[in-house]
Amino acid sequence: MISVNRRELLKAGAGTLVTAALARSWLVWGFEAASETHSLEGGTLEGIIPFIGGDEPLFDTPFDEGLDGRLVTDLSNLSPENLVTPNEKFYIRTRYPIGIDPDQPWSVALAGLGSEPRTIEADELVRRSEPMGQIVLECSGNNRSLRQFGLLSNAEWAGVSLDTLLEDLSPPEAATGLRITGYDNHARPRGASIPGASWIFTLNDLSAHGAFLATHMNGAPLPKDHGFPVRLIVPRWYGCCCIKWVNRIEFIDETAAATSHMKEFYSRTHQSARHELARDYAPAVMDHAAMPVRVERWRVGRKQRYRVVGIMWGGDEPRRDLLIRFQDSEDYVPVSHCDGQGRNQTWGMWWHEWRPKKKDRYDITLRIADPSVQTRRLDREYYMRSVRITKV
Ligand SMILES: Nc1nc2c(c(=O)[nH]1)N[C@H]1C(S)=C(S)[C@@H](COP(=O)(O)O)O[C@H]1N2
Ligand SMILES: [Mo]
Repeated sequence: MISVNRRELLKAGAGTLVTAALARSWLVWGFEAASETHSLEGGTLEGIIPFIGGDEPLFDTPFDEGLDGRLVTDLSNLSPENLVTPNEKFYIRTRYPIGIDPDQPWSVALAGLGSEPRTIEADELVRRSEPMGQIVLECSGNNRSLRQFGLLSNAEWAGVSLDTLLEDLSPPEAATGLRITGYDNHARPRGASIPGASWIFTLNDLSAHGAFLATHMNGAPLPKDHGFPVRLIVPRWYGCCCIKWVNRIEFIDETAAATSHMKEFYSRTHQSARHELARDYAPAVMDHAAMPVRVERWRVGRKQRYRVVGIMWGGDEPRRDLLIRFQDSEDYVPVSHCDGQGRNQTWGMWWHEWRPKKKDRYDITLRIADPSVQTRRLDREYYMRSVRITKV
């Protein structure tokens, strides 16, 4: 049997809150549900090793306002039984604009290329809304230094697919895409972010990726900070494309200029340049990505043992061929256990048993085994997490 010394665990966690519930659910998943043999059998989970580098942000609590408003999700306590981020802990990039009155009716204006202008009431979207499943959202500017990669969350969404909406609208002949715009008047745009959220998509991309206007998140109406009453979700595309407080949808053709929002995010969405025309922007998709969310220290008899626990997300098809490396001088090896992503629009978990040979600093990187798979951020070691091991 595996035992967890709860008091030790909390003490050793130093800064990272580790709950007994978390430890329990991990044990079930890691050792009882999975039939693999492993060397932690009979051991005690003694602590969580903090990651080195970057600030320690305020986790799971909204702070600041408008364009500067953020919530950084604490990913360290994820478990396979708890893969959905509760609404109140879902990351926030830009909080509810001061100019909106939530009690007034909301509608989305449809126009462009000489089409008959019309509006869709948010109430109608709510009535027509259907379950869309779990989808991960990640801010393209998610980083270690300020946020410990916590601008990344997963929710169960519901809404109306753009395909369905477009069926009723009969796009003008020349239409190749849509410009989708959200309300963005904030009292205090004083940070580096530029107001005006608007992205242009081809009709093909919207359809191929199953884009929808979301009205619900985890079974509740969209929270205000997450775009109430209507936001766009384009599965697998970075969060910056998922416009909140959507109030305008326009048909556009090949000649449409890129929006200031697309230009602001050009490098974070891996564009080749800050293009002037929308048609030169590549789909702002998340490649396959993976990172550790915590490193556990175990005692098995008199021996120190470690387990690295992490997530994988993004990409165009679910995969399990994940490799891990701890130092430049070592080779990549397959992770001990990989759940994979159930559907690749969401995230999945993996873990790796680890026996560091010496007290040292370790820089943990991951890779997909198949070299033909595009992994731009993993190639750059963007999600590298480092730990210092002081007991072996
Ligand atoms: N209107 C509007 N929509 C927006 C933004 C914004 O500033 N204004 N930020 C975008 C960015 S950069 C991200 S990462 C996501 C964040 O969505 P969330 O706060 O619900 O997690 O919203 C996107 N939609
Ligand atoms: Mo973002």
